[in-house]
This record gives sequence, structure tokens and C-alpha cells, in this order.
Amino acid sequence: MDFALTDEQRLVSETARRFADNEIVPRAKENARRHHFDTDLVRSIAAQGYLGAIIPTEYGGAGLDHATYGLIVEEIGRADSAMRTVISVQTSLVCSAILRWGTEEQKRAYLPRLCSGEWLGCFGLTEPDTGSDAANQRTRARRDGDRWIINGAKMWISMGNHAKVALVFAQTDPELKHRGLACFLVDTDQPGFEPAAIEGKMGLHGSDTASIGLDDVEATEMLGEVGDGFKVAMSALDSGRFSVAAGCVGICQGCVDESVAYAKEREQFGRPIGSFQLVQAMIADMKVKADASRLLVWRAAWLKDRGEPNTLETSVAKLYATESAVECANTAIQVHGGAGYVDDHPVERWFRDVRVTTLYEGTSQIQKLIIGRALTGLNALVPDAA
Ligand code: COS
Repeated sequence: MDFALTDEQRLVSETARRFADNEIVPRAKENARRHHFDTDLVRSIAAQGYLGAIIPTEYGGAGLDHATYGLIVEEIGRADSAMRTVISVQTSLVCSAILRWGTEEQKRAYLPRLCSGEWLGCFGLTEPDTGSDAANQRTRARRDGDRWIINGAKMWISMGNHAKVALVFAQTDPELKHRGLACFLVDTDQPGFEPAAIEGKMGLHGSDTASIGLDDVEATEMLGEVGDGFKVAMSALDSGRFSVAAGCVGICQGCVDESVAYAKEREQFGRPIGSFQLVQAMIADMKVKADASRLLVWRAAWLKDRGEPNTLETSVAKLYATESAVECANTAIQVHGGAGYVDDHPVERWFRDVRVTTLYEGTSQIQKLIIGRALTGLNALVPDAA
């Protein structure tokens, strides 16, 4: 499908594929087995420029377009969703929010350090009791002279144990509902910022996922103004959801490639299982899902690069690519039979890792709600519009 790519995009994609095969794939299985968040590997990814791919060069990024970014994320996503999650959070959620909402001073202070990997960032939106209803933040912020004091808790925060800077969303005035939210830039290196690793995850074992207690945490900076917090979160998620979708294209494609290779090699009834039409049908289903997902990701990228509204198209891509990747990982295990049930083949890890993609950065149901609202113009959460 690379007929649509420029020479530069093809080169970046091939380079990312080589990097992923040489540096990430050999470590992914062991990191998952050991539940190890591989900070050395994160540094290598940063050295490739992948943490700041879509950030302008003047702020330490690589200055690439979204289409090229999507190609990089596809390759990293195929290699290891845990490392793809690092890129999604660092680049799409944290850096893109600072780029869009930060002052010039904030951009110069934060972006070069985040793009280079000197600092990791995390995105503190979700709470123990606040998931899909993101506007209903329980975390509170009160002004105290020049600073803000934040109290509350965050949940399911990727890189929460390793981040130096946290975007913390908090309510400044509950009466104002989503218009009272603010997005604070929080230095995690202070008393009261208390992350704890979440144990027992189904997948993403090579990823750092934390719950965070916030006990009189101080902040002196925010992105935008008081009241902009919800829009900061939603616009960042427009980028985050894009990157999750692109990573899932990589998983779909990986499932096709691994299944074809295995089906040509594995013999039953005296011939390669790939010669049986029922196996070919499974491979064909995965191929269609991989190609369709990729085209939806490219459409969203194309709109983003033209500066056009793309929330609807991003949600379509996220919904389709994540659901497709879940189905492809399941099907790829079926093609591999018993061999797919152990981690000798990547399909086992993909199956466990991919399950979260229809949950995080907005569940599939939330994507359908966004799509449905956009098409009908009706919003059941506003009483008189239902
Ligand atoms: N970009 C910028 N602004 C946006 C936006 C976007 N993509 N989407 C909505 N907004 C704005 C709206 O324009 C509206 O602005 P006004 O106050 O000026 O009217 C405001 O935000 C509120 O929007 P809306 O009424 O749609 O908010 P809802 O409370 O109904 O919530 C959903 C919308 C459900 C879509 C939102 O809460 C959501 O995405 N939930 C899922 C959260 C999520 O993905 N969590 C996972 C985090 S893992 S990192």
C-alpha cells in the first residue's frame, strides 16, 4: 500500500521498521515476561526522534507530518504495544497539548526535554471514579496566592511512576462543571505526588501503569486558562486516539505477516495449512481489516496535516482499528493453533496487549457516541437535546 507515500515517508517507515525489528522486537518478550518497563529502550526510541515526531524542530522535535508519524507508530506498535504506549502518551497526549495550549515560555521549557527523552510525561485525566465521564473530575484545585494546591487521585496513568512532569486535570469550581476544569503542569518530584504501580494487568506488562495520590500537591503553571482544561484534554485525545489507531494497524499487519509465514511452514494432512481454504479465509479477513484500518488512519492524518477538523474521522479510525486489532490477534492465534498460546510467537502477546486499546483513550462505546453525535447533531447528555 506504500504507493501513496512520498519517498521521504517510505524511507522513514523503512527505518522505523528496521529499528523496531533490531532494537524492540528482541527485547519485547523478555520485558513482558519480567514486567519490566525498559527505560534504556525508551532512551533509544527518543534518540531516533520518535518521542517528538510531530513537534516542530524549533522545540526539539522532528517536525514530521501526521502521516509520517502514523507510519512510525505503526511499526513500533507491531513490535511492542508497551513501547507504542510510551509514544502515544509522551508525543500525542503530553507534547501535543503543550504545543497547542502552552505559552511560548512553556513550550521552550518543556518540549525539548520531553522530545529528547530527558523527561517523561504523563497525562492525569482518568480517576478512580471518573472514566468515560471525563468532565466530572473529583480532583480539586484551590488557589493559594501565586500557586494552586491540588488534592485527589488519578488512575490508569501510563508512565505515572517514571514521569518528571504530569498534566493534572482538576476542578477549580464544581458549579462550573467542565468549564471549571484546569490542566496543571505538575512537577512530580515533590511531596504529596504519590504514584503506585498497578499490578495484575492482563497485558502491556512492559508498560508502567500507575495510580496516583495527590495530597496537597503544588502547581504554579497551567496550560491555557482556568476553564480550558476540558478542551485541553479533548484536543490531546484527538491526537492520542490517532496514535492508538496507528499502533493497531501495526498489530493487524503483524497478524497477517505472522499468520502467512506460519501457515506456509506448518504442515497437517500432508500439506501446508495455508493451502486450506478455511485458513486462507482467516488470513483474508485479517488482511481486509489491516488495509481498511490503515486507510482510515491515513485519512485522519491527512485531515490533521491540512489543519481541518478531524474528531469524527479520528474516532472512526480509533474505533475500527482497535476493534480490528483485537479480532486479528484472536484470529492469528487460531491460525497458529496451540503454538499461538505461548509467547514463542508474538501473537500471544499481541492478543493480551491489544485488549486495552478498545478501553483506553476512550472506549469503543465513547467513539461511537462521538460519531453518533457528530452525524445526528443530537446529544443525549444535554437534557433538552435528547
Ligand atoms: N476538541 C476540543 N474541544 C472539544 C472537543 C475536542 N475534540 N470535544 C468537545 N470539546 C468541547 C466542546 O466543544 C464543549 O465546549 P463548550 O464548553 O464551549 O460548549 C466542551 O468541550 C464539552 O463538550 P461535550 O459537551 O461534548 O462534553 P461531554 O461531557 O458530553 O463529553 C465525551 C464528551 C463523552 C466525548 C468526553 O467526555 C470523552 O471523550 N470521554 C472519554 C474520556 C476518555 O477518553 N478517557 C480516557 C482517557 S485515557 S488517556
